[in-house]
Amino acid sequence: MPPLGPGDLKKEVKDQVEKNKVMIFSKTTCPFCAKVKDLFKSLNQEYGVTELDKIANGAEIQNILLEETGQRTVPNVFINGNHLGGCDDTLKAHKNGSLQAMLQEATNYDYDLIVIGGGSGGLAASKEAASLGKKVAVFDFVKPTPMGTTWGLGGTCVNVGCIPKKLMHQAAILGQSLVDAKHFGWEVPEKVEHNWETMRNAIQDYIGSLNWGYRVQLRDKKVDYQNSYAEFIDNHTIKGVNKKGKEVTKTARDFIVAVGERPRYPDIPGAKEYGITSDDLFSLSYCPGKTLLVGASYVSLECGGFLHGIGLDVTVMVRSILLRGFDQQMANRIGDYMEASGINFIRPCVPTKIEKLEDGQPGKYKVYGKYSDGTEYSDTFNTVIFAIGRDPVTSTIGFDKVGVKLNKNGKVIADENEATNVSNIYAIGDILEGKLELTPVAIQAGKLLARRLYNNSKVLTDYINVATTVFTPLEYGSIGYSEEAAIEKFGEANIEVYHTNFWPLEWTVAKREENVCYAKIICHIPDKERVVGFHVCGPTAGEITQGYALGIKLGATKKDLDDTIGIHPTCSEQFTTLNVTKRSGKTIDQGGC
Ligand code: FAD
Ligand code: NA7
Repeated sequence: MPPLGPGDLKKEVKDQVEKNKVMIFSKTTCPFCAKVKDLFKSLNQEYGVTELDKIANGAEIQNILLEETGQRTVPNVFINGNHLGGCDDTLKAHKNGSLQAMLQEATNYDYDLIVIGGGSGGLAASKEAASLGKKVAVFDFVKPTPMGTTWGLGGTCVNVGCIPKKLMHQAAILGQSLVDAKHFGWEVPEKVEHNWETMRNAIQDYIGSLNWGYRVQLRDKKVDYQNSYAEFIDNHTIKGVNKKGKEVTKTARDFIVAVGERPRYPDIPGAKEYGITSDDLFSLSYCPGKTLLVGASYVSLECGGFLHGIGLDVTVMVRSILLRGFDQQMANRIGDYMEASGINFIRPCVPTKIEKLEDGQPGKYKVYGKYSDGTEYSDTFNTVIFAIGRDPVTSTIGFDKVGVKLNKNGKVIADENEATNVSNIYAIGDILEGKLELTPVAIQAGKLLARRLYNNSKVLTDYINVATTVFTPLEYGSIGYSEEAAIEKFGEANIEVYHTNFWPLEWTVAKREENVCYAKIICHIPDKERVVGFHVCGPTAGEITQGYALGIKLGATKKDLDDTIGIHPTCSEQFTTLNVTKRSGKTIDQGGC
């Protein structure tokens, strides 16, 4: 065994217990330890062993074992990740046959790994584990929405998240491009109409091809795909139920749970009967018409943005602030831009009731609400979309039977290894407490966890400085701290904010708005003005932000950005020439390139 570092000693002990079917913590001088080892040799059973008298931190390991098992003495024996006890316990288990049963059980699992959830995280983890030679199954099942929508393999991102959302955003961008095109000489007819069904069908066809592609990938990697809803029976056994109600029971040594989240509905009359969510919107068979979006975070603003972009009458009902958790200056810029473009914002207001006025596709609904000062609100809409948050799907998967610890919101509490409190059960993706809910985060976590479990890797997912983009009509890319969070963390005097408005060259001839696009970095002064926050509002913000994410991961400072020669004419080059500090109060308006 390699020397154990002090910081990760606990993890090392846990890893050894998990990786070895039989694990013995022993001392070379201990006759009882020799007896136990002889017993396993006589059973032809391989075992892992750590001789605590031969390593510097043996005593610390004994303390950890005491803490975890209540036993400090050696030998300390574990079978299949479970604590068995010392010499007497092992001999007794051998005598009554339970030891042999335990050893037998370990060899009889159906799979090395069962992954519950075939979304971003689950697919990544299962494919990686299979590539490493493990026998793997994925259980993925989509419970229909209240209006009956369901979808194929691939999880939220592919079916009802990133992919259809970005493609509908693109439909809106193309609409804007038609307007811009006239200024560049294209003779576009005055009246250009958008066809919802054409867009919807094209996007759904593409999603269908992705669903199929995932099935093929799983088959090629020999991952067993089960289209069944899985639930734990014990910590090595799950029950799967398919849509016909047929049950299967399967066992595995390890489990990775990546069951994601589903949209929340408010507890008001008519919500589930007449409202829909993003789970229904992207495959809606008819154009939603005049639409109300309830909620003000990115799902709501993105959907509101593209629905308005394809020509619909859109209202967003905001309970308090826009984009909670994001930089508020950027959030308000996005809101102002959307409002100026004709999207109606009702705030601060919450819905209280929905009534059906007319059936139809779409129908007609009356929505009642209440402003924070008590004033009543009401209006009629063809479609009401709730985007008021998403709940982890952790209450219906038998976690109570195996004792996996959840927080009060149902999120899984796991350590930096994505390990839950149950030694062979791991969790990744949106269900994890305190982690960013993003597809690339779930994928990275799945891939790296599989490598740690099955390839002796020690590389952990780095959840810090993850870049992200909100695909609102004015796109917003961000990395690291918001200005508010940076002030709270480092103190106002210790941060310098450099910023500028900018006017993308493509917008000049098109006569689009000046000074709505904006770039800002937040630098930590005592640390050589290291960039701790990066924010941009403007076209292709996602593409810009992804590039700078590498620089920020590598610790870029303001000087590094200044030393970088820009690409002209681009929006991205703004970050190489930032020279106005927010503190100075100087103007940042721009008139050209
Ligand atoms: P999911 O992808 O949700 O997969 C979980 C799977 O498990 C689902 O198929 C579910 O049906 C299945 N399941 C649940 N319970 C069981 C069970 N008991 N048995 C079997 N199967 C089960 N992220 C980005 O990075 N960029 C974006 O632009 C972006 N846009 C988004 C837009 C919207 C509208 C939404 C809702 C999300 C968006 N996200 C985006 C977030 C992204 O989709 C999630 O972070 C990501 O899908 C999480 O992956 P996951 O593996 O944790 O879960
Ligand atoms: P979020 O990020 O949880 O935001 C929820 C939004 O809805 C937020 O603006 C809330 O306002 C608002 N909200 C919450 N409850 C209500 C009620 N009852 N009435 C009106 N408004 C309400 O949810 P999203 O759906 O946008 O996204 C969740 C995840 O999905 C995200 O992390 C991605 O992974 C995809 P508040 O600010 O609390 O006043």
